[in-house]
Amino acid sequence: MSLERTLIIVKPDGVQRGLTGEIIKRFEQRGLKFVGMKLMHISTELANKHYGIHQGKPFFEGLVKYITSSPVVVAVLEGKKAIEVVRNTMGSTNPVSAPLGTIRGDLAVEIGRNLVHGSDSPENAAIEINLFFKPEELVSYERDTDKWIME
Ligand code: DAT
Ligand code: MG
Repeated sequence: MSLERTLIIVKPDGVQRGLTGEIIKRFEQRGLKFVGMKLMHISTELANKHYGIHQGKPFFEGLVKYITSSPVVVAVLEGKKAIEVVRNTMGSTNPVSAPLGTIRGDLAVEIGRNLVHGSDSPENAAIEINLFFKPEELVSYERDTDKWIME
């Protein structure tokens, strides 16, 4: 089974609340491998591209304002079924109905402050990784623990 790569963002509320380590830890402990990571302030232009699919929806302006309001930590994660594993680790979009044990279910209460982004399909993962990272910013490497995480 081939490996997938996906983009995650610890959103401004995650960084401001000091939850970056907690959120990163959950993906790391799940067994996913970090192949890129950086702190950045998302520009309005980049936010419009990243959330382009939501343009025209009533929450779009607030969403762009929120994601550009303060720095974020963006990362690329690699693993088998990484996209689905990340989405399940995050929990559903609205934290109110996200199961306990997920990042949003444990740490958030509102859809507009849901702490974390994760790509929702292989196609969008490729687009989003390309939006946020240059190829040379991604690092391929072997982990000795991989054989204890994946068959
Ligand atoms: P997700 O972040 O789970 O992939 P999404 O891609 O549908 O969810 O939406 C992107 C973000 O937009 C989401 O994290 C929070 C916000 N959002 C989505 N639907 C919303 C709604 N109905 N009201 C307010 N904010 C919403
Ligand atoms: Mg989404």
